[in-house]
Amino acid sequence: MRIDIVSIFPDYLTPLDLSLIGKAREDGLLDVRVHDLRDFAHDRHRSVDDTPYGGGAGMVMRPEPWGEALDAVAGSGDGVPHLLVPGPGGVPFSQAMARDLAEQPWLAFACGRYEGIDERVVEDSATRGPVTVVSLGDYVLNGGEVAVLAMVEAVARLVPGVIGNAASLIEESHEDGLLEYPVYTKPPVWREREVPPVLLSGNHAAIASWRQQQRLSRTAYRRPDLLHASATLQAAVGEGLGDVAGLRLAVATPADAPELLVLQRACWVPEARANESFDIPPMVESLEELRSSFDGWTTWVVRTAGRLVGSVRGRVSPADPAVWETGRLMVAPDLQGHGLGRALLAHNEGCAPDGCTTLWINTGSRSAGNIRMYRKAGYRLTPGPGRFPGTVDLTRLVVRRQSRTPGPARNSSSSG
Ligand code: 6GU
Repeated sequence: MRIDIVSIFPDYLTPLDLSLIGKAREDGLLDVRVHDLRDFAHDRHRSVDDTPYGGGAGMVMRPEPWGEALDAVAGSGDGVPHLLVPGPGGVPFSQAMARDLAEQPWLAFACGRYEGIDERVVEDSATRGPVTVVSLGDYVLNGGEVAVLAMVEAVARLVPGVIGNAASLIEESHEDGLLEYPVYTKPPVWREREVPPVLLSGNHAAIASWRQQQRLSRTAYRRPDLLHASATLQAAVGEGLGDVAGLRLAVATPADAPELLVLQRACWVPEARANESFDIPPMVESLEELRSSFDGWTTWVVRTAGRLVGSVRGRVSPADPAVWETGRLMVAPDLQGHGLGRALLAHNEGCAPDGCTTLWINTGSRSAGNIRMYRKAGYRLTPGPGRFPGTVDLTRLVVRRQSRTPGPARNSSSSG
């Protein structure tokens, strides 16, 4: 594979001489060529940037040096390279994209700096061959160089021959959409911490099953967005919602907050009346407060035909890492009574990480319907007042299913 990189800081790319990538270059598997953009700037100061048309902060990279540099790269081989332009406004880079790029014979990277490259450079290059603007994630780097190091490493290690042990490519985070299981080595006890006994058992089936379980619970806890939750929920919902088209479950984003606030207000009116107080957080909290709750909690929203019709949220208790809390379980008034609430509760219970042994939920002390539903789901009332004034707490133990091939996304059995 050939890789060309154009940058005003060629030295930034020197790590590509090292380690597996450096070895692959020596072995002739990778042909990496780094070019200095300033070699294509011909004015007295070899300038590569200028002020933005329309005003605004910072500088923009001039099109002329970029055009010349990319022409020179594209003209120096057979065919055309796939041009990748790193930038925070690009399509998200992923393992799937790395796999795709690893099959292409020639990649070129254009490392922008400052506020970016004159837009016409991308348009012009796109008349010659494929161009993809690509981002590593939702944060801002000073330039594309560090992103290119990451992308070249992710792609190059998938090129046949670059990594000796091909098996290590298969059993990996993101290769099949789940995170990797935790790993341990000697000694068996370190700072009073034992290696999980199953790994010392010699029972390979039990080890494989334990590892898969770890992958699922880790993914549910750290990256719930990776789980295909809608299938799970559909399976869990009873007959009554059979004709509610395409219920889709997803982790809430800030863009969901306004609708969620409206649904929450509607759903808590009966609670407020039953408990004779409208002065409760779901009724009074602001949009901003609701939005900032997405930080500490994983909030799930269900939509049908675009309409937000249900939600639930979960977190590890800040006071006790063995407790998984469920909160703000709600279903639109016209869709209640069909099992959607139970399914959301079960879904959230299933997101409890391995370290959690107790499930906790809280409701108004006079919310008879809620209390009945939670009891049916296996919860027991904690005697005495709940965490908040006028509420009761309910808890149940986590029951972990011991299955060899766990179904999608679940790691605790529950009644819903
Ligand atoms: Cl690929 N480039 C830059 N400059 N900033 C980024 C990025 C890329 N990905 C996230 N932030």
